[in-house]
Amino acid sequence: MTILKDQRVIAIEEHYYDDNVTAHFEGLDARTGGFVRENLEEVGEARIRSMDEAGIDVQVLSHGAPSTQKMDAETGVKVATLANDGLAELISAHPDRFAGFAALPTADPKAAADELERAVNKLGLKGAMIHGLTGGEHFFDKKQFWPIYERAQALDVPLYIHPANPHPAVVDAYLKDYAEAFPGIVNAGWGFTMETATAGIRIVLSGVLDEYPDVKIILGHLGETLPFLLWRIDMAVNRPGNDGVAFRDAFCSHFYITTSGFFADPALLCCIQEMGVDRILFAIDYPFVSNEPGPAWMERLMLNADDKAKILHSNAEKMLGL
Ligand code: GRE
Ligand code: ZN
Repeated sequence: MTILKDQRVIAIEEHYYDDNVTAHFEGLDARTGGFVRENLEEVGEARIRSMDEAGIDVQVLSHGAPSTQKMDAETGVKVATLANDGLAELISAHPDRFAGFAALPTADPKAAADELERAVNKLGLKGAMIHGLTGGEHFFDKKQFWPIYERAQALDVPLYIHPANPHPAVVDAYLKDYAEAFPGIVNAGWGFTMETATAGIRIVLSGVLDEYPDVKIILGHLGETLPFLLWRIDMAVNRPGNDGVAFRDAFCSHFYITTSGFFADPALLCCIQEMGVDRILFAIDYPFVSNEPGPAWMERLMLNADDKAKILHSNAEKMLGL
């Protein structure tokens, strides 16, 4: 690849599975990663070979959904500690090819904040990833989770808000009729998107970003539709009868988005127009999405080389200290 040849490529939403975590997955969660399970469980030579073939230099690893979010406080603390220690060990075998985001026991927010600090300061992890609703019901903007934002700000590391299977009541009411013929509509096709976009909107409305103004939130999948909707959301929440909030400004000054699993020119152009290239980072969503198409898309994209370099590596280098 010509433009990418001398360019470092860092992909930041790249998943793996740890037995200590997946042993607790139940029902739909236990099946979701099935179609790529072998690739999720392998973090070593085969993964690196696939990265080499696609031109990817570094994967920032994170566990697959729902990670530790559905665990009770006691289990979550135990399992997240094991998982983060294990992740640090995987990275230490190939420190020039892998970095990582921590799993947090969000059912115990104070312990989660402490684990984030340990993961960053002792293990060298670069931030944390949160997968869907804690305990299957609590959105991450709720006040009980604010100590995690406070610690992330103090440590100057991002919080990556990642989808998980949506709340069963939502699936029942909105998606059940088509879930059997099109299981993808419950996850990456729409269920993931509507829940994670909701999570992003709620974070802005909650005021947590006013309280901790240097917090960095990352959304994958080109911002889970939010860049496309900013203008309209901003209008609606500032109509008479609303408290009013500078929604579009808040989103564009606190959120970062990645290209994970979404390699489409018109969607990316919308994101660039709303947010600017400094807030867009490259990701694949391996192994749910294979490695080759992402760099090939970047290679072909009609975008100047400086902006491509920001998306492909320098924004990540700056944010994650890579
Ligand atoms: C993802 O992480 O994007 C993902 C899953 C499970 C199924 C599909 C998918 O976690 O894209
Ligand atoms: Zn993902």
